[in-house]
Amino acid sequence: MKLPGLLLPNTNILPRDGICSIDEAFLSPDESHYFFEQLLVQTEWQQYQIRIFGKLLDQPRLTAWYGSAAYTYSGLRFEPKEMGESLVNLLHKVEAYTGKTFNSVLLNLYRNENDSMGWHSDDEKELGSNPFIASLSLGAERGFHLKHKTIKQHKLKIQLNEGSLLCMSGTMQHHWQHALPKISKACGPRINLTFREILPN
Ligand SMILES: O=C(O)CCC(=O)C(=O)O
Repeated sequence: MKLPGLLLPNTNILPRDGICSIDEAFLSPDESHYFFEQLLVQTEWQQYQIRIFGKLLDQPRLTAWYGSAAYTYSGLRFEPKEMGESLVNLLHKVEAYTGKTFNSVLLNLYRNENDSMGWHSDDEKELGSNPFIASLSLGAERGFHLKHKTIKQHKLKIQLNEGSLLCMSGTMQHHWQHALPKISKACGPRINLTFREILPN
């Protein structure tokens, strides 16, 4: 199912098994441009590698982790790192909007149309059983895909424009996977920030 352009904030777009909502205008265009430019230069971007069929390959994106807790994700361990002013500003905005608290943020930089994120659920044990994850998009618009793990006809695709905030919660991570595939049409860089609460172990 492809969703129409305008979605009401806080409407659940999933037909079952979890909650996913999107506010397409969480940040204004001016705010989005400002934070995009700041984060592009201030973030300590890392090129991580993953092992696929025994071969070490560059991940198709750059990544950074900030916050007070360590995190293991996609087999990579991220150590705690203090958030700078822009990240703290965004954290406060996202916390005020969602009414949730977050102690960490994962940033991904998709440099162009060839960068991507494969199918996965955000189901690491440090996130707890039913995590609330807030995902902010800056820069180029990209397609975000969702599929139910067992009911094949439940598939969705939404466009994540700059300044949009996608929130995933409830049992979603048990039942759904999400991905950001590469695309054939040329596009500029995009930064995605996922605010997460890492629980003590
Ligand atoms: O870039 C995106 O919108 C997706 C990011 C994502 O799936 C993740 O950080 O787990």
